[in-house]
Amino acid sequence: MKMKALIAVSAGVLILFAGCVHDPEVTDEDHIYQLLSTSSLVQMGGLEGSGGEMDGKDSTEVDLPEIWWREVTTEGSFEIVISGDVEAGVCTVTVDRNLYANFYVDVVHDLVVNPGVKTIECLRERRIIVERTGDSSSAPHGGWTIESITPAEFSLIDSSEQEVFIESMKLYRGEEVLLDCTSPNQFIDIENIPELSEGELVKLEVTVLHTNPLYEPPYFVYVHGPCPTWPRHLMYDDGNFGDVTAGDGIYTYEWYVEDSFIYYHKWRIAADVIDSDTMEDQVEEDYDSGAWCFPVIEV
Ligand SMILES: [Ca+2]
Ligand SMILES: [Ca+2]
Ligand SMILES: [Ca+2]
Repeated sequence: MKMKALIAVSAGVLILFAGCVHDPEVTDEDHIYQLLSTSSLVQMGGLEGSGGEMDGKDSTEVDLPEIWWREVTTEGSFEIVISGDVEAGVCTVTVDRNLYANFYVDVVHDLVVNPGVKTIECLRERRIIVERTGDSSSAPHGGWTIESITPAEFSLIDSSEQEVFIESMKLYRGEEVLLDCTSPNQFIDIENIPELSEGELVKLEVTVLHTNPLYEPPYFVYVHGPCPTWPRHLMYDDGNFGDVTAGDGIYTYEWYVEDSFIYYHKWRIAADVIDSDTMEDQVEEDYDSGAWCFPVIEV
């Protein structure tokens, strides 16, 4: 009797062991997670590049800081939510990844880097349409591929604190429109992701919203990208740097593409608006910013 029980237990252990050795079944959800979490097109970055802007914006209520930058402290886990029926072979995936960072801002113009620090608690979100285009048994990622993506939208985790938003971004190469995005939910086909080469003349136009402006100017608008010398530059609505009409709410920066992404492997272009309330002091915990970020392909 006792021996019989022992044999039964051993058999059970053997079966379990055999189950582990044999490939566990990989689901479509697993394939999609793998595809997205390893794709450079889906990565959302931290907007931590430095800038070289020191000019303009004098004779206004809020001056540009002497220097400012972001530093990522930790990233939340890579979370996906799949909507639609994976059995049908096409679905929309929402990718969420929190970003925890520090915002260093130095408003004391004394030629000494002596910033205060503000806390960044940000949500980055992007939607992606994935489709099963290959053989599910032999193709990478079970045949799943990325078809189109929205911008990565950066917003505050505490949405009640957010008063500044990007409303549109439009990228040109010469007269050619490479990207025209008017909503964070707008999908761009993967084949239409802009391809840029060093030396090309490009221009970004951005519009923004402030729901409760307190200062003049109410915000500062920046581009992050393969820009001259620094990966971040101030955008202008004063007729300079390719800005067609001064004061029309369209902020512009025009530049020759340059690989200034010293710390990054992949190029991207982001529009970034920062509340002047955040920029006018270096002691208050009042970080407020919104951004959209697109990958661009270096060719
Ligand atoms: Ca200083
Ligand atoms: Ca303008
Ligand atoms: Ca403030």
